[in-house]
Amino acid sequence: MESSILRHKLNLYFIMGSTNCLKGSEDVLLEAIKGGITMFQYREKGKNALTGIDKLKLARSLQKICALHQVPFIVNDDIDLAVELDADGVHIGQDDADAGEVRERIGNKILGVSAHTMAEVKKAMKDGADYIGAGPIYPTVTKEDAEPVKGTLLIEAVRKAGITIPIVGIGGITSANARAVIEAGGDGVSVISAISLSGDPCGAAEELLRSVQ
Ligand code: 3NM
Repeated sequence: MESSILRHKLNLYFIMGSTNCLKGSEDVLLEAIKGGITMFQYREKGKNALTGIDKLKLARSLQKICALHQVPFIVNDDIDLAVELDADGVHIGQDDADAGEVRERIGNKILGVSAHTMAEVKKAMKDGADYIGAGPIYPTVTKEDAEPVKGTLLIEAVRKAGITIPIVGIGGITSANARAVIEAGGDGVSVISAISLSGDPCGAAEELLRSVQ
């Protein structure tokens, strides 16, 4: 995907799996899409996470909803699932598969890589990442093994170094603090709980979108 289009798609990037939702994942995704999310990542992690056929079924169902609404569907970590579903892309962390190998496997699909330091950003770019997930920007309870909070420092440092790769901030982002990510040079925000745990995912997405546009 051309990087100016990807930059736009990263504007409001919603991530979730069944364990992040208070009601059915399909309903949450549909409401979030109605509220204006620009990209979606299926991330089935944590206690009681689905596996095997149940994970595959939910993934297919969410992918179908995304396709109907022209929202790119990205799979977290599970490269085999992404390939099987012919997803739009994959997102991996530093502890997941090697980014260079993933790039070879997925061809020109979207590849996102989580990075926490400048060195990790440069390595991800060398390995063929299309965008960087920088975090955690703020404290988060959603990811148990999150790194120390770094605010927008990494995003600022990357832009100061003249590096233009699309970046999305992640971790503890809400409509009240999202703007700082854009002001630091980020192209968008990734959120889980601000939408998935809201009683009104549509309204939560609308509010977030207003704060980053
Ligand atoms: N990755 P919430 S923080 C999945 O720092 C994830 O790389 C992070 O969830 C990182 O929006 C995080 O609920 C959790 O804080 C984001």
